[in-house]
Amino acid sequence: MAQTILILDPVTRVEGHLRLKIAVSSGRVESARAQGTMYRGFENLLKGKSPDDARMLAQRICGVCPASHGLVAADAIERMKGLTLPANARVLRNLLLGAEFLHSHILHFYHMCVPDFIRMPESSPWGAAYGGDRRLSPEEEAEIYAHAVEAFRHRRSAHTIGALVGGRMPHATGIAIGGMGAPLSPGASETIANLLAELETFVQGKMVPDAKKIASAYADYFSIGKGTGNFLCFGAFPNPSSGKLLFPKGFRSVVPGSPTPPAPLQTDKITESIAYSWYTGSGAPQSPFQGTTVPAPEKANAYSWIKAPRYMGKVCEVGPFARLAMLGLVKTTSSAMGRTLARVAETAILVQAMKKWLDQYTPDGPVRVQAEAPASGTAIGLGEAPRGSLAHYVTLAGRAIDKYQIVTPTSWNCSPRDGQGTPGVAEKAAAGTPVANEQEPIEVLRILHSFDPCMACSVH
Ligand code: NFE
Ligand code: MG
Repeated sequence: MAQTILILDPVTRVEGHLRLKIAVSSGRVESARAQGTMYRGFENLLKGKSPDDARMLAQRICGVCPASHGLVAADAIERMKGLTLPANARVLRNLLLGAEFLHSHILHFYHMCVPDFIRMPESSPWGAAYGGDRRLSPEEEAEIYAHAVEAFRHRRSAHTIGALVGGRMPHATGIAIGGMGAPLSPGASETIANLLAELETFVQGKMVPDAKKIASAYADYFSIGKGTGNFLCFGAFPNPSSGKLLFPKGFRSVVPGSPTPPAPLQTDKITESIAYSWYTGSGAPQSPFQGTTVPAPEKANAYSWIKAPRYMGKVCEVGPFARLAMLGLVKTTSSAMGRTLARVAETAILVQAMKKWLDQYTPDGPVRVQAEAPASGTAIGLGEAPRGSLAHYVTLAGRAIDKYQIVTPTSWNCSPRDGQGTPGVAEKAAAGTPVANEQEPIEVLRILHSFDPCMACSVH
């Protein structure tokens, strides 16, 4: 049977640099290769800089999840110093990161995912690459489209909350080593409370019902785009007073036949391979502390600028579905529709949590413990970004950054093959998918979009 090679490029609408190369035969995807198509080099750029610069410079990796990078960069230094942040700092960081999640998840659902499932105007930014297979009635589509237009306003509200807490968004200026640079301005609490109330109304009243409507019309998407069943979470959103994480860190397998309860995160089990990535090195899995980023664009067999992170050698999925799996709220392997619903469910969870955190802010309390970066040391900054687990591996020497390695969510989800030849999560999810139209494999596009990939982050 003839095999067709198709290139889906760009896969995403805003962060448009992921390419997927698929081999299709007899109406089925035989294999897939996810390709990060550009080199950025933030890890090399950070070398020699002041340790205090990373929390600002690393935010430039991405305009969608900058606060995640800034907070994880600060976390690395805070771990070196063994700092415990004041409750107010946790409140403000939770609100800043939560606002980033709200913005990112609303963006993904209404402006990247929905146009794959309902007919939108042909004009930019709505037009879909692939038509066909639209199952909702014109009336239902018109209603969801109206919500998608309204969603721009709510994305702005989320950014406004981030700016009120973190100085500006995107690229917050307010993240400081040991907490936040400034308390809330007078009146900001009330503004944030009002914006959260509007966001709650929108998320509960429109986003969740729209997602359910799409999920029930496209229920077959719960059966395709499956992940490996291995999930990872680095933990996020500490309770301001107890420090207990809203999204606990850990590893969990829900592989049918061998499901496990959540296991503690062992950071020494995290490795990266560059066997199929355009970098020099042995290709053997190694700790990011040992990793280097030396471009090798002519490397034979390589096909991506993304490295291949693994945990205990396993291909792990990160993101909203993984976080809910860690909480025991989902008990199945992920799927194209499962990921999308998990992202929407997480949006609803977070808007509630943010209201509670705001109530715990004490106007006169400290927002920072004064601290400076040490002259030397190593640590892993850990956290969760909207798309999943994020780590910054930092080595300081002579009061400067000596080595900086970053492992992003989209690197976990959209990695190339590792040294064993095992495909990454998205590559695995796409392989085996039946496609109705080999020239326009909308099924594959929907699967890829369910990961909400961000190439800017993944190649960093
Ligand atoms: Ni550019 Fe990011 C998130 C990070 S994804 S969006 O969420 O890190 O790899
Ligand atoms: Mg890296």
